[in-house]
Amino acid sequence: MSTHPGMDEAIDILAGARRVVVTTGAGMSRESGVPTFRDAPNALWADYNPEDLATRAGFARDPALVWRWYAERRRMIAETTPHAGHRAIARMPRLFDGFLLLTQNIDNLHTTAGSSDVVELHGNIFRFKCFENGHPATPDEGAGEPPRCQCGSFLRPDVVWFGEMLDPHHIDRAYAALATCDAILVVGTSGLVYPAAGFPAVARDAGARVVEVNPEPSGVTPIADVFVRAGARDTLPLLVDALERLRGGR
Ligand code: BV8
Repeated sequence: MSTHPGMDEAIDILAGARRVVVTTGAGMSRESGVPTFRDAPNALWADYNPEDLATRAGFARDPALVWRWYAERRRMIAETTPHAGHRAIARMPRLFDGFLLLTQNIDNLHTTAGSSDVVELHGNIFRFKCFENGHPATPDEGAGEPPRCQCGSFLRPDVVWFGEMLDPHHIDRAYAALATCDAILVVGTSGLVYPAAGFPAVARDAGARVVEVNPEPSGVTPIADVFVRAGARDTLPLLVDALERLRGGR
């Protein structure tokens, strides 16, 4: 019998699954020290309105402010390291015939933890691109705020802002996996930002079981088969350890 209510059922569902999707949000990184978007007191959006910063219009209106906001977040994230929950997810692919990790997070922590195929739905704060033309670019040290691209435009973070389309290749991969998975594990998301917020329902409507790990109820909880009311760092290793035991350490 596990410590957390729902944990045994979560293990049963994932142990019986051949194809699994894991989707993670900001709560996945909170125990690494990366603030989430909504959780007080140090929520990222406590002092700012996301529409003012995480949009093309916000950047066009005040490029220096938006550049500085991302530079501050990049410096803070660079100080963090993945926790045992990130490392547990990195152990999951070999336990299943099909596995896909979809993250809303831009902090690179899943990759650092050893996950080799991460669908970064909302991009990556450590990558940059041209604001006008979208080609990848790297800022010169000590360049302005924001730096200029060779083509004369500004550089911007390579993240998906509100009102921007996600990478169609990521969308195609996500929906193909959601249509065929037996279970989706949803970790650390309030389930409010689309299209990622809709993924659990898409999987469920295609016949998958839904397992959620979150210390608080979210927009996903009403459709979850199992809601493990706990944090990612301590729960995911227990889940993966149990699955490895059941799989004979496969
Ligand atoms: C799109 C990158 C098509 C940047 C992000 C009007 C106009 C335009 C668009 C829209 C519109 N109305 C709706 C939309 C669609 C919009 C949307 O969904 N808006 C919401 C606000 C309603 N979506 C988009 O615009 C997307 N693009 O739809 O394109 C289109 C185009 C034009 C017009 C219409 C449609 C693009 C969305 C991507 C935005 N970019 N990030 C950056 O980071 O700066 S979003 C950003 O916020 C994150 O990536 C993430 O997705 C979201 C935050 O959500 P969470 O990750 O869930 O984090 P949150 O803080 O909310 O929750 C944390 C959770 O963790 C909580 O549940 C907490 O309990 C839990 N937790 C806490 N501790 C732990 C824990 N869990 C586990 N363990 C713990 N220890």
